[in-house]
Amino acid sequence: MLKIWGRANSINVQKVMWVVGELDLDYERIDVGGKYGGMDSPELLARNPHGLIPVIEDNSATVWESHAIVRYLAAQYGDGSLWPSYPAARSTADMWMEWAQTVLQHGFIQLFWNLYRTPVEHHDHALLADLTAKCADNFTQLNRVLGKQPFITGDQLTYGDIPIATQFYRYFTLDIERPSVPNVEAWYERLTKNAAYAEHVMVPYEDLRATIVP
Ligand SMILES: N[C@@H](CCC(=O)N[C@@H](CS)C(=O)NCC(=O)O)C(=O)O
Repeated sequence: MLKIWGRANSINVQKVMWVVGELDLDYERIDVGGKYGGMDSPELLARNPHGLIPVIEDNSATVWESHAIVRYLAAQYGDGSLWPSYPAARSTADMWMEWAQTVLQHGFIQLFWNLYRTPVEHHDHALLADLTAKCADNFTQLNRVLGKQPFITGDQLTYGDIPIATQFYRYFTLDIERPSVPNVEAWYERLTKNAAYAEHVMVPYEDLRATIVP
């Protein structure tokens, strides 16, 4: 059976779990990381030399890096649905996954860590204003694209949507200033009714609050 190592409130694990739920795969998830520890255990290091989550094992395949896992599961189990048949559609999905990794999540994770995971007395207000503005720019760009189509690659949900939309739950539930992004908000609203998204991405994150002291 497919095995996933990683705590449920890790955003990178959530990308993987959303795909698992979307494709209705049987799985076993093992809590590792955060309050569960185990990051330097021989079991984890044997599967991911970098000692990070998520990691999966599926038959003979061991895969780490959330986006590589999302692609693997989509290719293996989602042919024609999450995994588009045409290379051109897959390259669109890939472009947006790169953007999600290097721009959208990169910006949002810094905001999340400096705002939510850092105790209030250590907040750097100038930095927070800058990070909030960068996120606003990124979500505004996304909003423009979603004005033309319901999903990032076109008319249907593909693996290219997963890393982007996994950010939405925290972005829209944090106490921050946000620009008006009606197309993104409408997509998030639709996703809140998607069973796999609701179960695996809309995971409370209260126990991450103020856990990092600079
Ligand atoms: N680029 C990697 C990042 C992996 C990563 O940073 N994972 C975090 C969780 S989101 C981790 O292992 N943190 C240690 C912990 O949870 O204790 C990926 O996308 O999988």
